Amino acid sequence: MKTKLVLKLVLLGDPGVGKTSLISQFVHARFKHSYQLTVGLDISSKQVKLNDGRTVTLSINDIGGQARFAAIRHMFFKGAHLAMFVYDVTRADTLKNITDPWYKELMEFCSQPNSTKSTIKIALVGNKADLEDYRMIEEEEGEELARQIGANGHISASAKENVKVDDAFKVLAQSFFDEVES
Ligand code: G3D
Ligand code: MG
Repeated sequence: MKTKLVLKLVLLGDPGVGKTSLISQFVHARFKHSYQLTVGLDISSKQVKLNDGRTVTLSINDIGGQARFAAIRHMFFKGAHLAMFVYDVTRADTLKNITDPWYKELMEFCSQPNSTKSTIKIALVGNKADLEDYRMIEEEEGEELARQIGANGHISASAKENVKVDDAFKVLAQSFFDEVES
């Protein structure tokens, strides 16, 4: 019997950075132009192929405008194996907010008993790279922050033009196995 591997992935970052758009592009190969506020918790899933040919299913959790409710965030983080932090390369504050509140909150949650701190893997994604003329955050700043938060990768992506979207999810999924099996 083949076992099915499922990893829980959570996306974190300010409203409007493109979390829902990245998921939509990755899961449905679609970019919606009308802004839709994510309500509650939206979960979708997709299989990704690892370097060794095995497949793993990602259960992708998108928290919406309700991020301000502590009880919902608790539910959201619980059991997560992977965290994708997303900022918008055209808005400097969205990078600053990765450290506090997003990263800080994930770490606070992870330091609770029975959490998955030992296994959680992180990637940092700078989205909206297509808006080159409006870029406010240089690649190096993203890379520096990625190091600070112990991310396994920093990816400059565009959900709109489908640049590096698959890569971002795959790098993150792969990092989980690289660590576990090495
Ligand atoms: P969120 O889920 O993080 O809140 P959304 O963000 O995915 O809802 O995206 C917020 C806005 O950013 C949307 O625009 C969306 O179209 C836009 N967006 C998302 N990704 C990209 C990208 O890669 N490039 C560009 N140029 N725009 C992007 P609106 O206009 O609907 O507010
Ligand atoms: Mg959203």
